[in-house]
Amino acid sequence: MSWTARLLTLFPEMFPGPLGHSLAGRALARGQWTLEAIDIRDHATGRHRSVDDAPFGGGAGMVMRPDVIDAAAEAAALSGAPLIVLTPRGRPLTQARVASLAAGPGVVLLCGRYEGIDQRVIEARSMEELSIGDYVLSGGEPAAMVLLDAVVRLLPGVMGAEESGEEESFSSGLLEYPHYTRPALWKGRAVPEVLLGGNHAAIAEWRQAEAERITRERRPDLWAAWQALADAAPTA
Ligand code: 6GU
Repeated sequence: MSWTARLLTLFPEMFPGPLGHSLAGRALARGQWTLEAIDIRDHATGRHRSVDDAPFGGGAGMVMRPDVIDAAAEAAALSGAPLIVLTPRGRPLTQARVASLAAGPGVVLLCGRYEGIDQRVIEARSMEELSIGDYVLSGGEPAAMVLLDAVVRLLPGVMGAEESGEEESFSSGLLEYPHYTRPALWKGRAVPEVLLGGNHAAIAEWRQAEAERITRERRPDLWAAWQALADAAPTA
């Protein structure tokens, strides 16, 4: 059985969407992972097939009904796979969580819409709530695509040896150093001299220093975490 993503969504036609292209799309075509989009509305009952209702206590928007979400979650359950709800009120998605998902059998992803999901079904099903950043999307579908793109590239055999993720941002805890290719002089801008010299130790040192500088400038949060780690286990 290949790594499986089951999506619970009101817009199943959005999938595979971008995940049908490029690296993830080629892996999907090769059978290295499986994508199943399930329409939440198929699990609605009653004459109107409603999936949402007005919030108790009043307020704007609609809330997804617990009974409908529960039935959809029951139908989608995947042995050993977590049930994750994508919502801006979730804990931040990290590369560490992405890697742990890639190491498991798959994931069930619930894409939230409207103002939210009834809290009782989130608790009853022990759902893990994840967010992809501090901004608000109109629904969880693009966030599910982001999560899956990040996971699929880590599955065995998906990335070639040349694009292997050893040196990239976040695996090391630092942002990546800048890259350069031909021409060596472009619009009056030269490539940093050290990269042209073939001194591999000097190149590695320059790249490390650039990675640290960029992280310090752009991401004081990552910089503090990296420094704390470096202090605890000095290597360089
Ligand atoms: Cl996971 N969902 C929505 N709707 N908005 C978000 C998000 C998720 N992560 C950041 N913003």
